Amino acid sequence: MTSQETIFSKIIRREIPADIVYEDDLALAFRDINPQAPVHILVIPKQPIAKLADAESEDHKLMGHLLLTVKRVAEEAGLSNGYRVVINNGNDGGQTVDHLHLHILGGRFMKWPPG
Ligand code: DGP
Repeated sequence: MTSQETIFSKIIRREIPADIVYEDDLALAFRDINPQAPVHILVIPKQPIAKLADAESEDHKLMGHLLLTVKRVAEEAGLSNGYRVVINNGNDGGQTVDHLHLHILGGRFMKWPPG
């Protein structure tokens, strides 16, 4: 299922501002507006997939690309001591924006389990 129009669609189209740190044909990365760690960056597909559970088998290259984009962006952000990658999926996952996004959290030690 593709997502409806979200705030992230507007960020992709530059209709609202964001601190964009990386972009290519398939993905965009920008700093989270409400950071939960010293470094908190979101990586999103330009294709409007609403949530991880809506990804299809034909999206496998895109999904791999998003993970490799996380790796690249984390390196460029200087997170050489490690970082956490989070995908909140659906209501119980705490997802609030219905456009798939991967959180990169770093710059401090991450406790486990998350809340
Ligand atoms: P989630 O709970 O996983 O759906 O996380 C959504 C994240 O999106 C949340 O950490 C805050 C961030 N966010 C929401 N609106 C905006 C926005 O307009 N700009 C930016 N940069 N981040 C946003």
